[in-house]
Amino acid sequence: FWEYDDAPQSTDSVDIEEQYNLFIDGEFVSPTKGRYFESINPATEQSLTSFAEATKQDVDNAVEAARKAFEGSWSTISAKERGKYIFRLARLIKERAREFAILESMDGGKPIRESRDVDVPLAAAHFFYYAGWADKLEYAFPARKAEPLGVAGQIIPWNFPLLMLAWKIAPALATGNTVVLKPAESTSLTALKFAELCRDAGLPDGVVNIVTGAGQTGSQIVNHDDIDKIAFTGSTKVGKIIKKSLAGTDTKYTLELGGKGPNIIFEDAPIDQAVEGIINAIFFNQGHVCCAGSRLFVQEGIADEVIQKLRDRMETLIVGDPLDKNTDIGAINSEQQYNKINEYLEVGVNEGADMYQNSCELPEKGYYCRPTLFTNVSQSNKIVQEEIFGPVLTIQTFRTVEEGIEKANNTPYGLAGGVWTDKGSKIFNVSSNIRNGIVWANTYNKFDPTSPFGGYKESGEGREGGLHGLYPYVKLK
Ligand code: TXE
Repeated sequence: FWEYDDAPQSTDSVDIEEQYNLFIDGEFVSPTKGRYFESINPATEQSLTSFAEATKQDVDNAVEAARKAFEGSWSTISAKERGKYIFRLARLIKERAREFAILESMDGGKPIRESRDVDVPLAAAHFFYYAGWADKLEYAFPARKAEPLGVAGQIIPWNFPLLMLAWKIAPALATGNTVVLKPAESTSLTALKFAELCRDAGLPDGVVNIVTGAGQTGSQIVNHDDIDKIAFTGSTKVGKIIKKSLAGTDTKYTLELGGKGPNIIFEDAPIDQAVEGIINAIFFNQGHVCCAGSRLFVQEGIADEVIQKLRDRMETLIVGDPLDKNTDIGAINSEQQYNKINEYLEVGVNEGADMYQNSCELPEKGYYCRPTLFTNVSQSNKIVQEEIFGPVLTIQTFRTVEEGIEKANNTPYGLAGGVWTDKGSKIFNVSSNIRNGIVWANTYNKFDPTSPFGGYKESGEGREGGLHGLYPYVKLK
């Protein structure tokens, strides 16, 4: 999207305050009960900063500000003006990309190369893309008037903090809604930096409000009776709670939940390219990716070769300091997630699977996991069925196309998957029979703001991104 001369390795250019307040009605305000919680840098286990713990009153204030803005200044400006504000936000992210990349890596543990080349540019790209839609909604919804819903409550996870914010805020603003967004408790820093950009862009007060806090704050947003739409990305467990809470209400919702992505490789695939793709599919962002290709299905005849090549490639991966531009796998986002992954490794071994890990040295401090591969697994194993959300790949074999498809579909999830083959017909056959919202062919983890994203089955409801990402934010007249 754009390039730097150099990876932003130095932290000199970033300024992290000791504590951060809530962003409500265009102002940074202290939480009403004055409580803050610590945010840990997962690469060092040291405290990075603290975030305000929003109370019910703070959530009420944020929703009130969003409502006031929706009915006031935001509804009176033209669509073209609205688009200009969103373009301005996009440009400001681009201008401050270096700072955002460093903060994202320090707060969440992801390698600086990923923050620099993926998270931040893609976040800006989403704002650029949706800015363009603001004054063209009549083309998105021909012969209908697309009216905004009102106040959108948005709750995001910790794996792509700024990018998830962009996925949520950009389409909401483009369609004329106002927003109350809650970032995840372990990664709220870039959302608060983004709040500064809202001020710099001159966005009218109350159009974007950021409240920090844990699940309880999220729940207060979900159950608030003056919110018109909930957009949630997070665990399937919480997604189900939200769905239940909203049943029988008028609140619209979209849910983007967990996954257990199948990556299917056929004997006629370009094997070296596929091995790179498999590595990227599972180890990108420490495997903290809802669409990660965490289950590999290899056609029997090439299984030994692929496994050997994977092991060789895994051996070259560098696990360590997220701010080092040579790092491939950074720190696990939190102690809680680190423990969860390690528990799954134990479960895998106890289930009788064979575990292979690369032999690299891990830093003494920080939450680090070696990239891991499990063979000798079966469909019913927990490590095959449940989302681990870490750098852990299971490998199974198959003989026929039908068997590959059947195994791939055999989970409660249906978010994303990949197929690797030289035959176009096989790509179409597999992609139409896989019960997933996204299927990549001979590539993986390709994201673009023009493409809708979302899941089947327990992976969620609704689509975000592209033209379809506008639908959940409008009523058609
Ligand atoms: O998720 P939660 P957690 C999966 C992944 C991970 C597991 C647990 O497998 O290991 O979930 O992660 C807010 N009402 N994914 O516990 O709790 C919470 O504060 C409203 C996959 O961190 O779902 C945060 O902002 N909100 C996923 C957000 O929900 C609530 C990304 C996500 O946290 C809430 C993250 C409640 N009752 C985890 N409880 C993906 N799809 O990419 C919590 N929250």
